[in-house]
Amino acid sequence: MLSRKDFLKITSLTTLAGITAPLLSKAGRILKPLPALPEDKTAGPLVIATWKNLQATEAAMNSLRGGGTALDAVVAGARIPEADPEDTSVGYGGHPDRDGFVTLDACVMDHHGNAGAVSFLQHIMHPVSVARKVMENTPHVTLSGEGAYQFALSQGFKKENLLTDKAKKLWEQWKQDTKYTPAISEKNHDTIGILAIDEKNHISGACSTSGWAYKMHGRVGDSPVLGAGMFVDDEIGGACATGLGEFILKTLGSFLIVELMRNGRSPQEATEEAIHRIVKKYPSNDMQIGYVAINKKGEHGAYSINKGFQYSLYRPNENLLYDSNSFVK
Ligand code: SD4
Repeated sequence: MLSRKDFLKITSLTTLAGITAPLLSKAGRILKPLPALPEDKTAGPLVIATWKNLQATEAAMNSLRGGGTALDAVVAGARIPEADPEDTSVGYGGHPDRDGFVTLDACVMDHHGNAGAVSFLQHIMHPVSVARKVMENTPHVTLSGEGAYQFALSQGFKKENLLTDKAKKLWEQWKQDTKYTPAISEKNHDTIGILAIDEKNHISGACSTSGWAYKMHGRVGDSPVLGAGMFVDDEIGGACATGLGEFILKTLGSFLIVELMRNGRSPQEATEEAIHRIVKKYPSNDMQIGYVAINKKGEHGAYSINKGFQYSLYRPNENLLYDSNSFVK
């Protein structure tokens, strides 16, 4: 919950946007903005992802090193947590909705501004790859529900059971404890938002999630909505989101961050401003939202409402987990 003191900070912080204090991490690392690269060098290869997704950033970097594009890289990265049964917010092993169905949202966007998305998709382990097929093989941007599922089958994806025994047991326990009330809590975050810059200095992004645990059946979050869960403009940079999607949707956070960068803000300043907009407009909400962003120079930023948000960053020679700075200290 934001204290009154925290809330009062918003106005001064917003006014002071542009002046960023050194970012200190309690859990070990000191987060410093990367120095800008000389103009004649490319910023890539570089990969950034929400949360502890070091295997994903590694898979993405391997793709880039093998000659893959930024789009190939972000898809390769997002597929890692999608297939991980221990990751309870993405793909296989994800918590189901309150009726026991695992329903998935995902999107991709490439450096040409092409985009594809799926929402409320069931039974398919890799929604990010289906989103790419929507982008490449249809005239549409988004397919949803049964239509997205039928499209996936037509593209060669297999029907799979995504509800693990572990997730099923937790859901059964939840049903006993909660009387079927949709759970919107700040626990159970792990959604992957991932951005990459390739050797040609092009940027692409992807986002994939099973959404909020025990949500209402049919609920779609921010993750498949371009401009909310993720947005890329190859002239400027990219941003992606994690956290309570309803508020990311209502403020179009990823688009906002890219537009703030277009107007001269650094990725760090832009992510902070996007969070300040949310806490200013919705101050009474006890929730977590986090953003990561990069620009064309390879500078990055990350910021969240509450403590605890982490991100994975693979710069050319090191793949490390960082603590994000947050609005509530
Ligand atoms: C959603 N933004 O569906 C997602 C949830 C999330 O880590 O990020 N969880 O609202």
